[in-house]
Amino acid sequence: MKVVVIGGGSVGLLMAARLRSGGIHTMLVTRGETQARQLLAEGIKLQKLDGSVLHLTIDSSPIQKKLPLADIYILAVKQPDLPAIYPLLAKLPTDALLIALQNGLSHVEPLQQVISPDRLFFAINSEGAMRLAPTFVQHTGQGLLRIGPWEATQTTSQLVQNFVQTAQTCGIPTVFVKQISEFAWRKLVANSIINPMTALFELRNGELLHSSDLLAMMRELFQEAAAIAAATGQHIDEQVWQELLTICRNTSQNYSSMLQDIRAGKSTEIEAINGYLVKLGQRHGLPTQWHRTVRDAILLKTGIRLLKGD
Ligand code: KPL
Repeated sequence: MKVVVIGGGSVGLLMAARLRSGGIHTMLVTRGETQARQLLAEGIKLQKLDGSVLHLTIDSSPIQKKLPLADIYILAVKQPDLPAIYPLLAKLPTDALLIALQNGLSHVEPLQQVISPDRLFFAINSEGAMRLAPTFVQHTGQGLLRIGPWEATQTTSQLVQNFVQTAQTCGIPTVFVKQISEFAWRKLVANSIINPMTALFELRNGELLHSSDLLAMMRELFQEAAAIAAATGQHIDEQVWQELLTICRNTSQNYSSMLQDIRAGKSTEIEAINGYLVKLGQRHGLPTQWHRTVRDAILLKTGIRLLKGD
């Protein structure tokens, strides 16, 4: 099995390093040339949960007009970088599979337009990772990788089942789920609350739980998101709210990806997360003021940072 991981951020580096450590033929395709050159020259370093560091060789190249040949493509770039990649994905080998690993949901429809449903899978990841350098990733928290088609289908791809087993043998806790949409929605709701709130108030995930005012705002965001989800046939109930509080507790020391993006001067995934909910709510004639407000506040905050150049 040959795997191409697209994206050299924390998630892409972690996936590539762990597959490589299991002896899988893995190539890492990066957005920039410098990172690919560094990976080829220096290899990839993975700091495991026990603190030990693995040093592995890895094949790497920058994104070009055509992606290298593979059986499985793991799409691990952030939402703002996806539009440039869709045309390349339309040209993948017709027997290859794509597994998309994004936060938010705005990529689902564009991917469905370029890849047939039997070859398109989505993954919801709760493993923690931090990119320490372009060739060095730290595994920061044990989680689970759920992989499945958007909707349940009659036939299941043998190749995706093989990949799930391969990932498990590489030490990646992975399960196949018949239909990922329910898990993707639960993750979307959590990200639509934890990410902008931590980013706006510059807090660690766990600190959100220390203020009743913040919790009240989070509850408003939750209820608005649950109503929008219901309009699309998704059931977001009290259990999801409890899960969200558990995520804050379990990742209490972490800075959310959105806060990290803002601090690094990068574009955030706000449009794919809260922006997506706003568009969907408007389409169904539902109130969207809470998600609109946090979306606009994050856009304002990133705009101000850009203007100030920090
Ligand atoms: O997925 C996350 C993110 O930061 O994007 C959460 C769940 C909020 C953990 O930090």
